[in-house]
Amino acid sequence: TTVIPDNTVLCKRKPVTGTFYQEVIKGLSAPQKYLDSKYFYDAEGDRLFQQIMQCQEYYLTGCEMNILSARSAEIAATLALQASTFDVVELGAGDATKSIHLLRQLLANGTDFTYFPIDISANVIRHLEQQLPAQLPDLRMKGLNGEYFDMLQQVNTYSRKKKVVLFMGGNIGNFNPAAAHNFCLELRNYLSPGDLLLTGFDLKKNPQVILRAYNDTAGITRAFNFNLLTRINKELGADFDINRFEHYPTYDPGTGACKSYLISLEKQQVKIGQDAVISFEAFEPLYMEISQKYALEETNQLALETGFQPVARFLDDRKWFMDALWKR
Ligand code: AVJ
Repeated sequence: TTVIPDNTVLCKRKPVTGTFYQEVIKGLSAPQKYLDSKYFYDAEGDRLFQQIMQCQEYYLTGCEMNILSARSAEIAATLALQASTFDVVELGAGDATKSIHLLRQLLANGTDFTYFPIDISANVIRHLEQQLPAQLPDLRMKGLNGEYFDMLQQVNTYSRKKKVVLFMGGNIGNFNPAAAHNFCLELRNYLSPGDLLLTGFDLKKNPQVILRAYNDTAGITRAFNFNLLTRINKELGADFDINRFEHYPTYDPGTGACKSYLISLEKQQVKIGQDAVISFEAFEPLYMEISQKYALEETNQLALETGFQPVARFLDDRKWFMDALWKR
């Protein structure tokens, strides 16, 4: 990651040369245009994602809520069996409405731990630090705003205990299989032998159910995708006209790849800040996001090929979603 000096005093205009700018330009200059879905989550993106989680069609949250609310005692007992003492780190903590069940259970069991929620959204961390102490007065916590691995490194400066890393909500789905493999390999490097990882996988199921979840009739997922263009307009001084794009969600039941695109409806040019112009052909796709779906066996393979041992799995009643417990 590049460190951008704070030059707000020297520069009147907001500098549009940060990492966000560089990654947007890189993606829009690639032969197959793409944007990184981690940038969906500005304040408006957070709000829209909250709405997605309320959608009838978006089953993932309900499934994982089902797992965490019904089986936290079992999960906590399994953690205690695997590690005598630990701290809890959550990657992409969001509003923690799922993990709160586990945190509450750990507190009820008298487990002595600190909770380190990590999130790319400053908004989310601010909100958590305000809300969680009210709900769990006994919780020791320290929120960390930034990229997963940078913040995991930071946790090491606060904690010498074994780690239980939570990576829930199917966030791993936002990587394609190769990237998920690399992510797990890299994550392993930030962990010590005996550390645990509780990670959520959305499982392969009826393809119609999956596609509907990313194509809700209220159009919230569409708005969620368009919001990244609006964010680029606002933060990088671009001039995307969202009326000239169409949201196109897809699911391939063979590979398990659920991908969303914004399709340019006409040949057009988009200005990004002062210096960049991006040309779109008519019907050229802009790849926005993948939400990869897994078969159970594929998750075991992923664990083993990246140096983890699968130790337990927790599924919802319909077996649509799994929180897998892996040990480094
Ligand atoms: C937050 C990555 C789990 O991929 O299901 C929801 C994000 N995108 N609808 C997912 C998302 C469109 C979500 N995750």
